[in-house]
Amino acid sequence: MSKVPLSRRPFTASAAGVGTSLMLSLLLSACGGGSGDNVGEPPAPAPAPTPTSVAVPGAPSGTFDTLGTAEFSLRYGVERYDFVWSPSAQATHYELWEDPDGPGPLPEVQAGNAITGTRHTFEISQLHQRVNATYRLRECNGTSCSFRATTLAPDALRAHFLFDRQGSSVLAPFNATAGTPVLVSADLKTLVIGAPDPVSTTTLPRPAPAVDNSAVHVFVRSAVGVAWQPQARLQASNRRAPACNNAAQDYCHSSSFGAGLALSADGNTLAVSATGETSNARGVNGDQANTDSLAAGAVYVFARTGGSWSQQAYVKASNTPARNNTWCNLSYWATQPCDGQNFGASVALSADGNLLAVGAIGDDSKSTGVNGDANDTSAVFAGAVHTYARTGSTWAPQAYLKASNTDAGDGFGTSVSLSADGSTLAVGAIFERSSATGVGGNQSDNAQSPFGAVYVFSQDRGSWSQQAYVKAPVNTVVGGTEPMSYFGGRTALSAHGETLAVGSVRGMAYVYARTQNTWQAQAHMFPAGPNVIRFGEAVGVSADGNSVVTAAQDVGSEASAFTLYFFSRTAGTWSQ
Ligand SMILES: [Ca+2]
Ligand SMILES: [Ca+2]
Repeated sequence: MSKVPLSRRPFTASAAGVGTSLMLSLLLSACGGGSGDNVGEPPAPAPAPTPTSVAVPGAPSGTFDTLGTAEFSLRYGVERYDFVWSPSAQATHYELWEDPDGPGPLPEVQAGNAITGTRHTFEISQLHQRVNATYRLRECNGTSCSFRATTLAPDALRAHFLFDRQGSSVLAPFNATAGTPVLVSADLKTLVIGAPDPVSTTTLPRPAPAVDNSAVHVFVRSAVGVAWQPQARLQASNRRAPACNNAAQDYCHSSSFGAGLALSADGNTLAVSATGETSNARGVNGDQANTDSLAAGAVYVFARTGGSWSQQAYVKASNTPARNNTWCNLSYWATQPCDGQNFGASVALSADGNLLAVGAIGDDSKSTGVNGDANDTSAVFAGAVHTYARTGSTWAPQAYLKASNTDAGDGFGTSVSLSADGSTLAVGAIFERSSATGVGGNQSDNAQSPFGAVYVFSQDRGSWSQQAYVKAPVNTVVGGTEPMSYFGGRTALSAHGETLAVGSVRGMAYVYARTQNTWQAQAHMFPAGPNVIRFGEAVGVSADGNSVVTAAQDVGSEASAFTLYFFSRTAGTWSQ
């Protein structure tokens, strides 16, 4: 396995172009007249005899995608804008001003004050409140202040790079500040932003709010480049007070409605997960009023007709625990098995919106394979995936999927990804512990720390089977001794389901390709330098499978600066 050290290409103007065309190509592919047209006509990726190993040098440098002039400009960061301006000899300090709705009625407010240098980083939180925001710079001396002439109107989507064909942001796992899932539809005219109520943290106002304010905000625009218009603010049909675990209300949780999102290609079908939802209902459209099963989780499907949204289904697992008194709403970082089914930990829709896959990482059944015993509870936190199919506007449970080697603690369902036609499903299980490498290895042992695994399923008219058991090609971080771990925290499938990208929390991204129903490892990408961390934690893949994007954090330069890395495939070989 030869290593291919390549010069790093941070998010430069040319890389931005790659990103844009990548997004457009995948979106165009996804919306081309329905998902079924291409079934059976997948592109045939050239198989590589051995995986390509792509080392990414870790020294941060380079230019960035920018907007504005030397007088006042910004460069797009990951969920942030880095404002830069030319110095003024008279200025003692500078102020950054934001008009959250641009030309709309909201007033301009100060977003950064008493800045003595010539740059300022603005973290984009509460995106739904600033999708049309504009920014100006004011310079001040001892007696007065004056605005500079330039007004910047950035495209917020460029700071929330959307590359996953399923629509969710490749950056979602990095979302420490805003906790904001963001999706955009295939035609780039519908924008969906999740805003789970922050009461779901342990720091809360007392008393806890009487009503869970979790919501999802939908915006539309008539064309790319014009302002977004708010279309809807969606909330759960059974919105209620946050669940508190004692009278002092020192540990309360919202439903986390909006924590997970999935969107059909045309933007008319939206699935919203609420991992903290508490009813013990089972199946579709059960009793929403029940509150007996903490952190059971639910998914709400919304449909849009003529610009008007309505809730189409209230979706629960087929085996929701009748009662659970222990709160444990698992996060991406969870390392401990715990109670709570966490249905909705991951969610995906097919391009036509007629197939829904939902991960329930707290599923306790020891069963394996397809449609096994869902009522067994002997494997705590083994995890499961439930699928649902829509006929007309009616949803029904379709399948109950488990790993081929189910064990307690595996967290099967950490991530889910569907091909456009819904015939291929990838499921991550980040705590799986076998020492197998590559595809189809020995899955029976539990000799390792949580390396993680990915399982690929395929279906024919609703009949599912597991197609591959996928592990990392190596079990250590290349060039180091640290064990690889949490493989499968993120999965992404190309439109045809023939290319699979997998992210691991610790340091690598992987690509696998399928030929004639056989999967093999095609590449793994990793940072060669010490200053890049969280590489591979998030991955996205283009519709044609020939482009992969991942993000990483540079710790050698600016604090918390994230950079995107693009890779492309030519004749089965990957390079940066
Ligand atoms: Ca305004
Ligand atoms: Ca195992």
